[in-house]
Amino acid sequence: MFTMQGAIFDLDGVIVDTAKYHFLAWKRLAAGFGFDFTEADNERLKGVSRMRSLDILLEAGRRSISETEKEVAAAKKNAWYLEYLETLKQTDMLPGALEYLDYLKNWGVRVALGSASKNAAFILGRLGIHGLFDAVIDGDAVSAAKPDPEVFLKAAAALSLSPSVCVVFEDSFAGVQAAKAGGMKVVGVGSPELLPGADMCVSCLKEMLFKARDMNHTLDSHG
Ligand code: B16
Ligand code: MG
Repeated sequence: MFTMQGAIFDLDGVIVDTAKYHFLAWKRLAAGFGFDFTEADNERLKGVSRMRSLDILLEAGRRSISETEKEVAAAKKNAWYLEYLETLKQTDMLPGALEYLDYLKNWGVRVALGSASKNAAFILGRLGIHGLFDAVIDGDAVSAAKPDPEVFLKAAAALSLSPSVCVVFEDSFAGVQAAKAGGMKVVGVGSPELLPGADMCVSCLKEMLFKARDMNHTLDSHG
């Protein structure tokens, strides 16, 4: 029977909804370039690295700029994003996230963060939950972006666990693919239609508090 020994959490979309702040900052950048950036466009940026996000945004606006201009634009966007995050606090965590992290700690499950964000440490600090993680692997710690499994493999290694006893909690399709490529079980956070390949899906971590007892069994039947 499968028993989860390590839980690896994505940040944006699983622990906290920072996507809305990313959106505001990207929209502001696009406006500066003279085009509109919609919420539908923003969906394509979830789980994607900052520089790849910029490429997608420029593609959507049919703009082409030099590498140096890209560095400047990405830095500008990040400064605005950090400005929006100044008001972020623990009560902004997604439903059940704090309670589920606490629950896992009480059950002795090792907990790691596996996020594409280079602002992960800052965000955990704002939320006051750094202490709940045994390891934090973020955008600064990896060279290959999801769907490459590097971020999750490093998280499992940092927990001193084999990937096969770890469960990844992820809201992006690229993240689901990364977890599977790393040989881990994956719980999709969001709609199953958008997260094919996930071993099971929940709408938010609050659901995990109710499913916790059945989870090992459900994941077991997924081989
Ligand atoms: P940053 P996650 C990702 O976080 C976001 O989903 C994605 O929209 C963002 O572009 C990426 O982090 C990089 O973020 O600009 O803060 O380095 O979902 O992997 O936790
Ligand atoms: Mg995410």
